Amino acid sequence: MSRERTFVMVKPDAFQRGLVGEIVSRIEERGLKLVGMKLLTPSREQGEEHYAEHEDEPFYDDLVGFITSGPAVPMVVEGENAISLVRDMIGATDPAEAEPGTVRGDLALDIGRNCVHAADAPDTAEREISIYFDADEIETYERNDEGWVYE
Ligand code: IDP
Repeated sequence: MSRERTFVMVKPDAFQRGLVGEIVSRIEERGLKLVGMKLLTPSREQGEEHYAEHEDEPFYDDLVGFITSGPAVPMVVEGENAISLVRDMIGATDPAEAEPGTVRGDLALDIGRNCVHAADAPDTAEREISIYFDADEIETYERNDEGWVYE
């Protein structure tokens, strides 16, 4: 058993398309626990830090421009193997290759408008959480169905 914390963000495209509830529902219904959540337009500094690993890519400027273009919903999500679980739930980076049943496979068509971000490893999860959340903005609580979600 490995309870993990991951970083997930509903990107501005999904926000504008009214898909916040749909994406958050999938996370909640899976049994994962929301411990942090905000509605904000990422600053230039947050966008650049978020995608720092892509700094040398030709799509970097467009990517930062897009992620800072309007409201988004960053979240901190906890659960058993939450990092790889949420990555599987969101699907391949390019929606054209994402499996049906995944967020991107069901809701997106274009790699530059793929609805959702999720951290891909423990170190990136912690780093990305710290870009959008202070430690005291993350809740500690027990979800009252935990005994029914986990044996
Ligand atoms: P991920 O979001 O699945 O972790 P990354 O490779 O980390 O994928 O890329 C970050 C984001 O950059 C992607 O979600 C996508 O929106 C965008 N991106 C990645 N590759 C391309 C590309 O080749 N063209 C345009 N945008 C891209």
